[in-house]
Amino acid sequence: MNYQRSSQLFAEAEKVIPGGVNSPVRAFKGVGGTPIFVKKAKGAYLYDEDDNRLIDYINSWGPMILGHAYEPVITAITERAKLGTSFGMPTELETKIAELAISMVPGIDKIRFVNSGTEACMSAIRLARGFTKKDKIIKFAGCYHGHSDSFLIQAGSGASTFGIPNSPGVTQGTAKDTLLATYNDLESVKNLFSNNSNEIAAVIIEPVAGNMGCVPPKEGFLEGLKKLCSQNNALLIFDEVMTGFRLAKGGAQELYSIHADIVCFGKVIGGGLPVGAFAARNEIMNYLAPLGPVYQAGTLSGNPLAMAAGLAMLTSLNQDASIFKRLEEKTAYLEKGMREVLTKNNIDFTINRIGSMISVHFDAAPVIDFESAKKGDNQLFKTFFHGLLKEGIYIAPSAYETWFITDALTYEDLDFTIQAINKVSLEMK
Ligand code: KE4
Repeated sequence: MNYQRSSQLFAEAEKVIPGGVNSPVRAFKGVGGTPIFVKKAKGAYLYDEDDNRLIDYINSWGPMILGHAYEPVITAITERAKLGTSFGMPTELETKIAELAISMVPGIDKIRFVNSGTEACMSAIRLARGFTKKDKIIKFAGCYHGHSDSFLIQAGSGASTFGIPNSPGVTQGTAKDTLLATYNDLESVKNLFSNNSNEIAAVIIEPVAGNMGCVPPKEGFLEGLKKLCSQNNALLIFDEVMTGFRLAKGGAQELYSIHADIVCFGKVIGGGLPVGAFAARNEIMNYLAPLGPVYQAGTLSGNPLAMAAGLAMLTSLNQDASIFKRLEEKTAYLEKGMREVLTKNNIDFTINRIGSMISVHFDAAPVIDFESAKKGDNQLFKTFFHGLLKEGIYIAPSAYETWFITDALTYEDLDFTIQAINKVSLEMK
């Protein structure tokens, strides 16, 4: 594979954009080498600036669940653009996508749209603090909720790739109100509640973690969290930016039959355009301005193009329940094939999977939290990443990410991928 043009473009980008990228995890710091510049994409395939075709297992970090340039979304955007792109005034479209999202997701009465997952989670925390009149929050080491100050404390995703436990610029005043618990460890949460009694506004969690690789919740963990929150008058916030509209029509709340107090969305809900959202029952959402005292706003919130893209995406997911069955079957097929070839080639590995979220960790021990996720052999991961890239397969350029399967993948693509993993893992010993 030749990446000459990408390398040239990266050199130009570095002169005018910090690190040559607009989001750090794209910079390949976790795997070395220079990032791939994409020219276009369709279905399950990326076409880069050197005209290489890559099978895409990241899909823009989740949004492209039905494949790139998905016709209904493209049509919705192009038709809507002709009517104007932004008004800063309400449109019927916002009500339509709000009604649809509320009908798909259990336990929510109202939803507020914003422009990113970060904004959704940041606003959810402010709402929880305003509603409970308490300041502290609990997050989990290895979970990533975007880059707002309260969350950059032992965050996952890019923050882990860079080994930045607490990003500079986050004040002690902010950090002191963020308490850290261990994923899948209810005791660690209980201790925080007893040591900070009646000071904790909310617990925020990725119900299936995707930012330390994929780490599913242990049996009873989410239920235990919900119980601890209600016992301590704290709100449970599910960050479903990754899992929302991916693990099921109703996301993790449907999959695990657990209703959080506030749910955050991103990625899929925007169909590839900048959309985030947060939702809850009326009692909580009515605390938001202009109804209530908790302020939150945005010039491009509910942008008509983004709403048109999101509405087309959610409509497709809502109309065809077999999509989630196909995603489950395709990802299970990939998992089975990966297990077979990595075992045959005597590689120490763990694969975690829930639905169409899957990740491989190069360590035989179970990966149940951030500490165990960090034990993976990163050198081996780099070899794996670049070996697959040479074979025309693009996975996350970091061991602290999950893969996102798209329904556009065919079984031929999956077989090709499994064969490539076989070939690459033979060279990894
Ligand atoms: P954004 O602000 O990037 O739209 O969403 C932040 C966010 C919130 N919650 C969860 C569970 C997330 O996974 C994310 C963002 N995910 C990363 C990938 N792990 C985005 C990729 C990037 O940072 O470029």
